[in-house]
Amino acid sequence: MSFKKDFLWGVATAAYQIEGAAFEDGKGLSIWDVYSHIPGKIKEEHNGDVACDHYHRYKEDVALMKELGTKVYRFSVSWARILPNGIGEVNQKGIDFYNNLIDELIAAGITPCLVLFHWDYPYELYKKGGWLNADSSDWFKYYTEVCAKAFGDRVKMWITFNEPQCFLGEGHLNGGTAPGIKMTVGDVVRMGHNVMLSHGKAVMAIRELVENSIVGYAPSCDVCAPDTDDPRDVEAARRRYFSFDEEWWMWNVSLWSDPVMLGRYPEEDPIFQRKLKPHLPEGYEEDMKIICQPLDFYGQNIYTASHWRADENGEAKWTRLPTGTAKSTNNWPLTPEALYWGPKFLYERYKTPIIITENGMACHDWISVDGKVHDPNRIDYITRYLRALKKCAEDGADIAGYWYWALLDNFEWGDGFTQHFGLVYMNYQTLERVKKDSFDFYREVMATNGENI
Ligand code: GCO
Repeated sequence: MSFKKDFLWGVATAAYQIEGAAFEDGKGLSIWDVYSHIPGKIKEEHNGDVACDHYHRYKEDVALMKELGTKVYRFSVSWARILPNGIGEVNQKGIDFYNNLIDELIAAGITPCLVLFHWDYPYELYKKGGWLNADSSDWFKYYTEVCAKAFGDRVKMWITFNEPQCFLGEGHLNGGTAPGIKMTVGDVVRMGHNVMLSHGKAVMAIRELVENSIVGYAPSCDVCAPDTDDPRDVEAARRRYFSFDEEWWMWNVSLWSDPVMLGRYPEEDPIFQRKLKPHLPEGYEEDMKIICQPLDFYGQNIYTASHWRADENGEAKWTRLPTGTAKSTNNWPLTPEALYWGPKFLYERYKTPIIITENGMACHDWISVDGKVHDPNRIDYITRYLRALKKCAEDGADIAGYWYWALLDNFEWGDGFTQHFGLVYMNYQTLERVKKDSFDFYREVMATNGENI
């Protein structure tokens, strides 16, 4: 069986990570424009002011995608480029940029998938309290409507949010990424609720304004995989995947997906009951009617798995990965089983077609003396992860697509430009793009619908 006939192969990027033109053509500031200029926050004091200069070079990038033969291109819109104050007046030049990009994609035969929010929150709204403000979901609804009206005649595929656990957990709880603040658990729980309300309102707006829309969501989480095939270990890993951890409660599947997909918080979880529930706004259950909108696909960004076994009581017990497990340059373990157990467990729980909205590897890439970029590790990574995903589909999960992160090397948040995830190498001095060996390999994967792996 392997991959479906209409499998959605794709590549992904995000606005702040590639666009540059941070202060051009009427764009407002985002929290990343501000944060990345605070000394000491980003490795080697990098920032996204220019990044890949995609804003000026999008035609070259679309031409690369056409050569790659990708079906789908996942990109995000910079909210502050379109609405410099986050709400109110629209910046026509921002709209023009995305219109041009979308037209170029469609002319190249590529389906655009528009992500409304990939972390670059408008600074003006942040100053008004951001996601904590009771109006925040209406601000997001307004922004969605502006996008839906401007692009909805040509863009049918939409994603509301990318990884809420990261921009709230890292950005607002641990303070490790923009805006770089540490708020209380209660504040972050209320923000999370507002983010999910924003999701629901955005889906409703897209359904109303975009004919034949295809709408999804893209959270992320380290997959809990069983360390052996023993059914007790499988059950322990499954339970662990959907339950809360005292310390890492933000990096959780069910907190972010049960309300959106099932219309309820994971009320039975003791950590949820004790730590989070008391902070939810009164009458939060009523909001579920808005939060839980039928989705066409359930996206997950999946990169890694941790391993679990059942102890004598059947409780999940963490198991160390084998000594010598290969790692990417950002220290993520090579754990292809993530693309077997992750989508399998997610499909069982949410029963909605799954798209792997991000997966990829950061490697030691550079231009070799022969002028080429050789990246055998990435080719091996993609092969192994796709084999696992193929097996997952063969075993019954409805897997609708796979999107490689990323098309281009880009600004990797706190790591600046030190991590290379792309199929295309970026020379940040000249802004020249150089196709890596994995570019040709992935083209072949997509052209054969994965038969070559
Ligand atoms: C994230 C984002 C991407 C990253 C990618 C590699 O997960 O952090 O969605 O913007 O660049 O995942 O870390």
